[in-house]
Amino acid sequence: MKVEASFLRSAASAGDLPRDGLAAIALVGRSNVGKSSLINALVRQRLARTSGAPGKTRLANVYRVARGQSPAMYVIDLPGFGYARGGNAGFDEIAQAVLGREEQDGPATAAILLVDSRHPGLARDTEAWRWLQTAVERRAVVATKIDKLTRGERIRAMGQLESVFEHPVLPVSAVTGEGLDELWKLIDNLNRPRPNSSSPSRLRRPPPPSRAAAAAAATALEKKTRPPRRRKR
Ligand SMILES: Nc1nc2c(ncn2[C@@H]2O[C@H](COP(=O)(O)OP(=O)(O)O)[C@@H](O)[C@H]2O)c(=O)[nH]1
Ligand SMILES: [Mg+2]
Repeated sequence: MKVEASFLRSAASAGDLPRDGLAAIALVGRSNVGKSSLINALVRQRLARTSGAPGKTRLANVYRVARGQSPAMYVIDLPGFGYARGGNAGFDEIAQAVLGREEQDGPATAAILLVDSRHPGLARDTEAWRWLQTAVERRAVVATKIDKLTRGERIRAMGQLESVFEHPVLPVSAVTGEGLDELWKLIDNLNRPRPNSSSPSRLRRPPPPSRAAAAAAATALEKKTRPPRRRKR
């Protein structure tokens, strides 16, 4: 299927984010987990800069992506978390701006948490997931670099990941292309309007936590308060 993708801009703050109503998906993960490589693999171009020297940029790189007949959307490469000074589980202001996108600027941003399949259950990853559970309604977990595991390691790692996150985890490789078709499907699902939002009173999705609320939730997390009770699906 044909993919058209282009770099839109680097965003430093909420004001730099696009406001034309298109869906947006943010890739969230530690530096070096493979965010940029995965974007390049998805769009089959070298659009996003990859590097072995993590953590320098504090900007969110915004790409406009259209695949086949699907409507165009934004894919947002967030700065790796865990490097920001202070609270918010290492989430920058820009990450909070992207994930708490205001309603009038388009559908709420969905988030894909990327975790390294070789390191299941890192505290920073589980903290990030908890943060996402408070901040974004539509979210998923993807395990990167699955090509680096043997068959046995892989079975073990995937089991650990799904038990730690209590959520399905999709294994992918930017190198072999494994899991990319499934990842496109997952993205389509995240972007699809929710069935329960069809009644007129629910056409407007419930407002996402304001940036202030998201920041407060993240601060609460930092203080090691218990996470909110998981919602049953
Ligand atoms: N073997 C393997 N290496 C990967 C994969 N994805 C990324 N890498 C490598 O991991 C390093 C960090 O990748 P990058 O995409 O820059 O990570 P980012 O900091 O999250 O954007 C680079 O050296 C990549 O070549 C993958 O699926 N398989
Ligand atoms: Mg990167």
